Amino acid sequence: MDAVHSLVTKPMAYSSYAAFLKALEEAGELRRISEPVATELQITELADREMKSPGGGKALLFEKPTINGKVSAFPLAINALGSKRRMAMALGLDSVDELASQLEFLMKAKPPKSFADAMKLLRNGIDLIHARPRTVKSAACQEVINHLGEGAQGEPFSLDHLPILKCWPQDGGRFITLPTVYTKDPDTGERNVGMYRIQIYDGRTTGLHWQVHKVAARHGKRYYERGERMPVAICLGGDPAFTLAATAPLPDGIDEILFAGFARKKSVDLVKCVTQPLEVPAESDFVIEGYVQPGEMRPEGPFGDHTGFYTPVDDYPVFHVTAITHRKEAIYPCTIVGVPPMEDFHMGGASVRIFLPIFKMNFPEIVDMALPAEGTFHNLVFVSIRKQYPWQAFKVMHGLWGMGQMMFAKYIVVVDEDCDVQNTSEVLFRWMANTDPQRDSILTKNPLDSLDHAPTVPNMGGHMGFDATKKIPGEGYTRGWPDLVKMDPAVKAWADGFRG
Ligand SMILES: Cc1cc2nc3c(=O)[nH]c(=O)nc-3n(C[C@H](O)[C@H](O)[C@H](O)COP(=O)(O)O)c2cc1C
Ligand SMILES: [Mn+2]
Repeated sequence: MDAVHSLVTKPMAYSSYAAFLKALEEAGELRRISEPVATELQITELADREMKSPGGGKALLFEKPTINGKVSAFPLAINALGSKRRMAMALGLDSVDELASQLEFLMKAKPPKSFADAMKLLRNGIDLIHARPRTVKSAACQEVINHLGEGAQGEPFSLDHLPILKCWPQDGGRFITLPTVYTKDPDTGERNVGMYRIQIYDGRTTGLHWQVHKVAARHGKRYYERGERMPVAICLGGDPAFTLAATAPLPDGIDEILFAGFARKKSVDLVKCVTQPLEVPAESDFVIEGYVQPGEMRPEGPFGDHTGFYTPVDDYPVFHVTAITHRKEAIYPCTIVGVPPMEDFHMGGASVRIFLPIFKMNFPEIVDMALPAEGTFHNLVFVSIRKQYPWQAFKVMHGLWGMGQMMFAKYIVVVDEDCDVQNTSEVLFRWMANTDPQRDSILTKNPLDSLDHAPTVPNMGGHMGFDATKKIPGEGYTRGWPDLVKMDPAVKAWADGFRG
């Protein structure tokens, strides 16, 4: 069984961030920079140029990032997930579509009733055994343990020793930009892992930018209501599958660690934190342990954000560090956000590909979906559908606005299935040509992304949908919709072979 298993599901987990970077280097996807470069603005400028080069450029490994002029003990990696190929490599795949089809297969499958059924699942790359994490006693992420709590003894190690970027000139300070934040629901004990940026206030105090709609914010509210301290762990590095899982729009209550184990086809080893009642991936590069005293808030920001604008200062919870543990040879992973396209476009793009089958299960008419870079995720969503009945495009819009983080979609444009939503220019053509703005648009109210600076009041605002599909008689359109201008297939075939 084991031999068969390893043949059919090719586990491709990375045992550390260094192992992932090594794979990238062997594939020609990584550039090393051995000159010292400042964590204050300079790394951002080099990384921004790389991210904006064709296809997302290469991953960069800064061997000597400097902190206030001093070389850090830890190298820094950036843009490691910033292309379609590297995103797939992070999951050990040739294309993230492979994971999407496994999820699709899994959702359609019935629980295996026999060995043959189980084998069929395995042959299709479905391995549920490895979704379950394992608990281990010793962990690479705890090779070095630094206690930072009140009255801690020993080396005065702190966040000041990590090569944390000050990304943009008007940023309110340094920010950890690729953290995975572990919290627990105090009522049910359910784990959540989310990516929420961390502003450094001093060596042992930070902000925690979980926005009001996010799961950790819900957990925090419950600790506040119960009057209890909230344990939090911030992990960096390890298998990049953890990073993807933390950013993925999984429903509240679905454990990101189960998803990571399923995606990478290897159980995640979890270890107990040394100062907090939480478990974290043993393979992490760094673990920053601490707590939030519910109710304690502090101004966070400004921060040059993924909207392409600075998000203003706002109050967010304060995190107190009790310990920092790390690998001896730890690598500090990070990213920058700003005017698109940036690395996060590829991370978001992978999430959309992977979760498309889930959207399709809820809305079988959906053919494809895209969040173009210009829309910085939530601002603009293109959906193609196979239309069957009147006003179906509006039904799809309402459905998406009611589904998880799709609630933030500011503009939704629905086109027919023969329009390639991955091609923005093709969608613009259909949208402009096929719509009567008055008849085909809908304005509604919904929650908005906290980062959106356009609404007068944060977190809520108008949303607009456009039905750019061909109108049918049932919708009152009786003029006879014209055909798209297209050449005869036989003539196209002839032209393909023409060598005149
Ligand atoms: C690079 C990057 C940075 C992010 N920063 C934040 C952030 O600071 N605050 C936040 O609420 N969401 C942020 N997100 C989005 C969340 O990680 C995402 O919504 C995730 O699904 C939340 O998980 P949750 O549903 O478990 O709360 C970021 C995403 C990426 C890719
Ligand atoms: Mn979650």
